Amino acid sequence: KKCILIGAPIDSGKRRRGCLMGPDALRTAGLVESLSDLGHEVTDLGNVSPDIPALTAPDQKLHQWAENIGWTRALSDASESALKNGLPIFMGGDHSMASGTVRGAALHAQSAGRPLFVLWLDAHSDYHTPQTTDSGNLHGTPVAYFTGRDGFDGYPEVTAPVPQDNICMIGLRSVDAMEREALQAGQIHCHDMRQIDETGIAKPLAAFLDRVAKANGMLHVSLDVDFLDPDVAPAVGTTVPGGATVREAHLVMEMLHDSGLLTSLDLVELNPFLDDRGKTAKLLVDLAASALGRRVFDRPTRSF
Ligand code: DIR
Ligand code: MN
Ligand code: MN
Ligand code: MN
Repeated sequence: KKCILIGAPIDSGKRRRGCLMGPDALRTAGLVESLSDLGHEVTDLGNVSPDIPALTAPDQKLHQWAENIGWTRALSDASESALKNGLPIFMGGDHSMASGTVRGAALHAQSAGRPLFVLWLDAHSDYHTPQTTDSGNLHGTPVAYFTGRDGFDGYPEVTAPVPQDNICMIGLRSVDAMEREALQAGQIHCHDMRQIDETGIAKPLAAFLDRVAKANGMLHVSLDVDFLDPDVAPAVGTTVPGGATVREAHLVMEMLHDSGLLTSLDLVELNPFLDDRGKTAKLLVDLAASALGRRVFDRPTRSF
């Protein structure tokens, strides 16, 4: 595979600072080397740097509105163009970056005549609109944006919204009341940690991958550090106890690899300022390696 690494040092999606160091921490932890060792052709395009428009937020509570719009446009362009040449891996940066990376992936999929699917691995559903958010932190809104919900005037128009039915969320354990209401009224496939406890993580994932394969879909995966349990991944500003284990996360990545369906990947919310001797950065690098084919033994081919 041609892996295209793109740094997205966006730190404007929330108040707590540090995600701007994420791309360099992933580089330092050996992302390029780990993927090259698997036989992939790896290019690091360096960091995206956005133009920030002169705009004021529609509501005072919305933190760094103009910055987020600038990043959304820049990352959407980077995503759409990288997908023409290979498999982009976006090194975040907080989760507001997915507004751009997924918008770009959706535009690419539209011109390729294929549907886009999104796997959202996160403790949070990030389904607020700028109207429903209490925190005003825009990293809590990307899924609402790329599914085409209202309230993002000033953002790049979403001409290729991702259908709700094409989205699968796994790892949920912190969903605000307004998000829950909207999710329960909609078609996004939501799998909370209770369901993972009850059925294991492979079952809902295999069902989703099966649908992606049958539709000949493209698949964008957005991995938020807080999908993982804080004991194994402390380097994130919004830890929530009771997250995925190291093995659950690797299994997801290994199944993604075996499915052959992955077309783009976000590694988001890594805050190296909060890390413990680089352990979270290293875990993310190892997870990316699993998604790109690192394994102990081959498995008999299974159909997804
Ligand atoms: C909360 C936390 N739902 C908010 N969100 C996220 O601020 O809207 N934390 N995404 O990582
Ligand atoms: Mn998130
Ligand atoms: Mn999260
Ligand atoms: Mn489902």
